[in-house]
Amino acid sequence: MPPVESSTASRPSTVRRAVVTGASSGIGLATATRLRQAGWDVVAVARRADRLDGLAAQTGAVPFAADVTNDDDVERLRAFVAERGGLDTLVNIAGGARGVDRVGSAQNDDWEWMFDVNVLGTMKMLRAFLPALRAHGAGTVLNLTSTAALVPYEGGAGYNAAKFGQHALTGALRLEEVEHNVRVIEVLPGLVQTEEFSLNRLGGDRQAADKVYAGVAEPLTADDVAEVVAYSLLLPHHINLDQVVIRPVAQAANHKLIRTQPQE
Ligand code: 8X3
Repeated sequence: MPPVESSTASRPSTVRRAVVTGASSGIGLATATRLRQAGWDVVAVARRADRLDGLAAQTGAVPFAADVTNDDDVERLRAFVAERGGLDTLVNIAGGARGVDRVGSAQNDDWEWMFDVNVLGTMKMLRAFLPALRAHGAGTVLNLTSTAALVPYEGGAGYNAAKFGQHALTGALRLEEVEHNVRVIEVLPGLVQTEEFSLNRLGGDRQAADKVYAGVAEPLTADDVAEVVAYSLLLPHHINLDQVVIRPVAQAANHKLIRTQPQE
C-alpha cells in the first residue's frame, strides 16, 4: 500500500490529537511514528519511560510513562491529556501474549496477565477517555486485536480468549458509542514479525521466537500494520473500517502458513 499522505485523506482544520498505547516497541511505536509523520499531535504511552525517550527525540511525540492496567496511571494520563487540550483519537495497541500452553496445563499468571493487558487495559483506557471523545463530537477509537480473536488454535487458548474478549468489547463499544458519533475501528493483524511479540510469548527464548517466522517469505512488519492503522484513521470520519484483517500473503489462514525455506 502506498504511504497515506494526509493530503489524500480528510484535512481537519485543526491538528489531530491521538493517544497511542503500547508505544515503546513494535506496532505501537510504528504507529506513533507514522501519525507524527502525518502531522498529528501524539501522546505516546508505555510502561518503559526509557524506551519512550528515543521515540520522543526522533519524532516529537509526547512521552507519558503509564501502565494501562493501573487505575492511578490511567487517571494521571487522562488528566495530562485534558490539560494539553484533549484528544480526538484513542489508539489502544498495548497488549500481547504470554505462553503457548494448552488449556490442560494453563498457567494462571500468563492468563491473568493476558486478560489484564488486552481486555482490562483497553477497558480502563476507554472508560477514562470516552467522555472526552464524545465531547469532541467526532472521536475515533482504534483497538488493535488480532486474528487470534477470530479463530482459536492449539496452544493459543489464553491469548485467543483474551483477544476474543477484546474483540467482543470492541463490537459492543461500536454499538454503544454510535449515538455519540464515536467511530470504532478494529484492526486484526495476523503474523507480524516484531522485536518482542514472540520473544515475550516464548519466555525470552530467541531461537523459538525466530522459528515462528522461519522460512516465511515476507511476514508483516510493524510498519506495515502502522500504515493500515494510519490509513483507517486518516479516512474521513464518516467512513468506518469496522474490522480490518491484515495478514502476510503467505498466511492464507492462521493454520495455513507457507514457509518457502525448509525448517531445521
Ligand atoms: C498475533 C497473531 O497468529 O500469533 O496476534 O495469534 S497470532
